[in-house]
Amino acid sequence: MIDLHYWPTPNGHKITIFLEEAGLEYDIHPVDISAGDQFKPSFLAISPNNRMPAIVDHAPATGGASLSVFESGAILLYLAEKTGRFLPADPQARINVIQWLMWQMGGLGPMAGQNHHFVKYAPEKVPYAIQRYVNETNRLYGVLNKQLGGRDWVVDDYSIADMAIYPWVVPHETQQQNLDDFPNLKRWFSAMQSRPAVVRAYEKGAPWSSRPAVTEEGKSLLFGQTANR
Ligand SMILES: N[C@@H](CCC(=O)N[C@@H](CS)C(=O)NCC(=O)O)C(=O)O
Repeated sequence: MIDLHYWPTPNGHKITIFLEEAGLEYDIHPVDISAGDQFKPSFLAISPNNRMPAIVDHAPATGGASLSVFESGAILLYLAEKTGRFLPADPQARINVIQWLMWQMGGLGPMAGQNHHFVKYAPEKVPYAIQRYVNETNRLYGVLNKQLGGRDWVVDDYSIADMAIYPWVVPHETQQQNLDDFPNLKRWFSAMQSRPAVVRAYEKGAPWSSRPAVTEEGKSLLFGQTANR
């Protein structure tokens, strides 16, 4: 059994997509990031960066004691290795998937995250910041659109790269992106959207998705963090 510490945000959805695709048993432990659950000592013990998602695997493949993993990219790699699924064994194909996973973790996620921040959450509209992150998101969509030319999935077979990227394209309207400008990406997006496991993954988040991921009260807690919190 896997405990998933989760909130229905793009990084959270990545993991429910994997768990649903692989048919693994899991329990969701909600981490309400607007209410400060990410600062509870029990959560920090498994996720010292006070960010969700994180997992605790009570039956690791190593056969040892329970183990925990934080960072969504690391969790996807861990689960892919545990199950032998969605990450090819062939070294060339494997590194191709890993490089697109890293592209999401180091590029699309952080840039689209800043896009959401300045477009949606920042108390002042800062035109330079909005333009910077809307443009960068647009550039990254262009890179992905090119990669998807003549391919069904980001790297040939469906993989953890698709699972990592898709939740960050779901809010494309908030990000001020038009999928009609990216025909390959649009085709892939619609194929992802209609996968039964993806539908189930988003349904899993439904009990909490009706609330805003970031409430008014949560904003200062989320956006004013320093080393001293
Ligand atoms: N690089 C991390 C980012 C995780 C992340 O930013 N999680 C956000 C929600 S999407 C969070 O937990 N925020 C809580 C906070 O800012 O205190 C990952 O991919 O797991």
